[in-house]
Amino acid sequence: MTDNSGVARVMGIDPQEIQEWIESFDAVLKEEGQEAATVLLDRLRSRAQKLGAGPAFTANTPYVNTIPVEKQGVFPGDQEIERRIKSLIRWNALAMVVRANRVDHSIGGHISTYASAATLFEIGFNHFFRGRTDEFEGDTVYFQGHASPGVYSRAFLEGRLSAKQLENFRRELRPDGGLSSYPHPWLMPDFWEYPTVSMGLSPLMAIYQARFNRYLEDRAIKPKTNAKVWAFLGDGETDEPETLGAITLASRENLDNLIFVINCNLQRLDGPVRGNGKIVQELEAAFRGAGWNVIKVLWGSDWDPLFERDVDGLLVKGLGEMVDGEAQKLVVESGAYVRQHVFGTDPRLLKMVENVPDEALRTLRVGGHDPRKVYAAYKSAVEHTGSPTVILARTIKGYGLGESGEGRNITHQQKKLNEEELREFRSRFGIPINDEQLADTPFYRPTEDSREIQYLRARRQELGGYVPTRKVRSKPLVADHDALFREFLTGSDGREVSTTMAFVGMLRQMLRDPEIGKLVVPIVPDEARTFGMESLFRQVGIYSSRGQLYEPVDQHTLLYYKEAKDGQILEEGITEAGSMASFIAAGSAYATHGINTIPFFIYYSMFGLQRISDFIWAAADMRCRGFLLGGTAGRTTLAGEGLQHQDGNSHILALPIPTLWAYDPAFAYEIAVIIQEGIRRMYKDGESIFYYITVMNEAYAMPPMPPGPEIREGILKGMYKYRASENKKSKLRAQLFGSGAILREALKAQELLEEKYGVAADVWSVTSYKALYYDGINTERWNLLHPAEKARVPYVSQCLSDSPGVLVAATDYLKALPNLVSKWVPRRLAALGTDGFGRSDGREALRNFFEVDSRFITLATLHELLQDGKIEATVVEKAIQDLRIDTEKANPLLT
Ligand SMILES: Cc1ncc(C[n+]2csc(CCOP(=O)(O)OP(=O)(O)O)c2C)c(N)n1
Ligand SMILES: [Mg+2]
Repeated sequence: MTDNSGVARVMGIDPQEIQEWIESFDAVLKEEGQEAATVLLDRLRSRAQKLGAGPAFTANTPYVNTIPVEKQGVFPGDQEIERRIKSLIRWNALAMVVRANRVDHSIGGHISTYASAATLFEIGFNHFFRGRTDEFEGDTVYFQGHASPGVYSRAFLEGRLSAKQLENFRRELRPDGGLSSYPHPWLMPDFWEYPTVSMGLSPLMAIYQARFNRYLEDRAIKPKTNAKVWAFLGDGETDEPETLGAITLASRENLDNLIFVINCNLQRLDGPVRGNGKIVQELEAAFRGAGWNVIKVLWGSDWDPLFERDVDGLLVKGLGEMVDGEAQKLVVESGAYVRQHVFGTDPRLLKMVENVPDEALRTLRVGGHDPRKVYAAYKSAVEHTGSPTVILARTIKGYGLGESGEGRNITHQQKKLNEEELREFRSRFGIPINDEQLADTPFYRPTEDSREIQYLRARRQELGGYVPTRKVRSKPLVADHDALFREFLTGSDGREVSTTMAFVGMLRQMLRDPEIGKLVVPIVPDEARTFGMESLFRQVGIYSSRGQLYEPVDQHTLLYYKEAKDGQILEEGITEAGSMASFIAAGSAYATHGINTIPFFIYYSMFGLQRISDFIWAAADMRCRGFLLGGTAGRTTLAGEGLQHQDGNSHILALPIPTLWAYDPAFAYEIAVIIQEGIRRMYKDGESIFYYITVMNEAYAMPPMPPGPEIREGILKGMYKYRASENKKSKLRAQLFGSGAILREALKAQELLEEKYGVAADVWSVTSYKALYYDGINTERWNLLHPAEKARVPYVSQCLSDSPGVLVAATDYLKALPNLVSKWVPRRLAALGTDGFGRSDGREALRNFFEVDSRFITLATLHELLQDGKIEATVVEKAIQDLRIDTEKANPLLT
């Protein structure tokens, strides 16, 4: 605190002496400059530390603007015209929401978030955000999702969106189109680039995007530029663990291409963010502690003269001690209240404002609404080097909504204004709409030759075009890559390998390929050794912006831990969320950078869709491409690890994501076919899809791919007959479905059934129930809508049309997975799966516990034959004995 008088009195130090110290410091600052003054302070601090009198740690600076008035510089824009433009944007944003809710009051929308963010956005649009051009990659901007009406409203002034589109805000299903509620690239692929509305995702994505930009530069895949990544967040949003979860990465990596702007309106949805505390100070401490450059923009220019007069630091002290709940109250109260509560604590303060009228006190602006202050902060941020910057800008939620919303706890959900409130807003922002028109709340766009439109267009032209604009810039790949995958189609010659090892072999091949080699981005969250990928450390190196500043302990070994500035592997440490953010940056680089990077993110499968599904959902929204590999997958295939690790869920959790193709392959050739096809579809045909492939750590001999074109097609479509029974005469028939490692249990059951019970069973490898399910529902839908035409037949039904016998499916995932297709199979389907909590034990014990081993597949088959009246119950009972099945065993679902 700047007020030392209290301290001085308590400690018995002569205030005169303090004054002399301050004057000496001032003299150094004036005569020797800022650097010298800092050195002096550092030396004094060290000295004090040494003598045991070090100052108490504080991560905070006083509650004032970080940039002093003297350092503010000049504002280069035309402030008046920019205010006019901003006012029009405010109006149209408000009109959008108000109009939409008149038509349908359930439609929602947000006015107050943009009302608080308008100046923060507009300074960016008029002076900082650079568009993507052929010459320059442009800046990346994550807009606060709930402020979308403001971004649409600006695009309307820019002439990029029509009044009709604004009219249909949040009514995307209107025949003439509409605008999505929030930033969704899936829905507006030429406009939005980054989905931000699930809070906390965009800050994390922004950090990893900024780091990925550096990765591309360090690997010479794109030129070095000074492009920036901007992320606009809410202060309430910082409570999401993802928001602050990776801020140390940003400083560790010196990401001075990253700027966070936190809109500190002190409110979230229900009420104050920190009623009893100070969110700005809390965030300042967190970011400073993490090594960020923190710029606070708390007070507007109106406050400058007051601080100038605050020689004793009383005002700063008072503001620093005021909790946010009270600060919010000042917004809704009168000037007299402000006088009493801000200045009434000390006669010296009251004197300071004795000539300031109440009205002026009431309207004292906070920093985030003052273009000059915001401009100075942004300029300082873009010029800052060595670390990322966060701008903490004090704003007012619902700014301009007057008594109906400004600073009120209800403001977040406000979407209606009465005529009086509209009139006030209109007058406050000088919108040229007369009283009669107000009831209609029309949109307003000045004519093309107006100063406003001319200015706005000129600014954007100067900055390289409109933001946001999403444009796919990459060129399709050319080669078909047959040679890369050929060796995996011929089997492992009896050598026992896991599908994970097979995948790593493919990855190694891809990394060597002249076309895609450099585009492959392997991503691991500290599990490379788990997946046997350590050989890649040496082959392509681990990316480190600093290279390797130490000699690794294992340097003498062949596979040492090699970090390199041009390393290719993103070894993210233990953060699936961060790794996914890297996947998103790499998987969307085809649009962001025009570069077809192909991410392969391999992780412990339980910690993927189960843990970070919202990021995967956002990746789909962003039209990301690439491969997610769920390693150590399968509830009974991952032995030993137990309840938290064994994944029997992820294929169910993959279901809702429309663009995610999910596969559970058993053999190396299946994976080869899937990956090759994936690369073709995504990077040659440009489909906006991505892949989820589970791979296991159970080693077995990989068979060669059976001959015939239908195999390849079947693998991709979701199922194919892997091994038919040779016994064509038996009356007892069955079709067994297996997937992943459980396919081998089905194969063992096939033998058991044949040898012991005379049942001839065919075995199918079901590589993707999701693919079968999507095909089924799509076919059904087509039939529903085309009753007079020849009905189409789902692929799974086609496969089984000539396949006699009972149907039994076994999976390492929930029984719901095979049951997804049960309605399209010709007869009843018995499903075996792994519902319940996992256990730590060996595979054999686990498969018995979950009732998915060859014995249970055999039993289920016999049971189905019994149901069909093909065999006697005694046969089944005998089988239970022979197979040593404990009929009183624990139910895995309930124990
Ligand atoms: C993950 C997630 N949880 C909840 C919400 C719902 N939600 C939307 S806005 C909001 C409050 C936002 O407050 P803040 O971040 O301070 O933004 P402001 O509108 O105040 O600028 C909430 C809870 C959401 N969008 N995402
Ligand atoms: Mg807020």
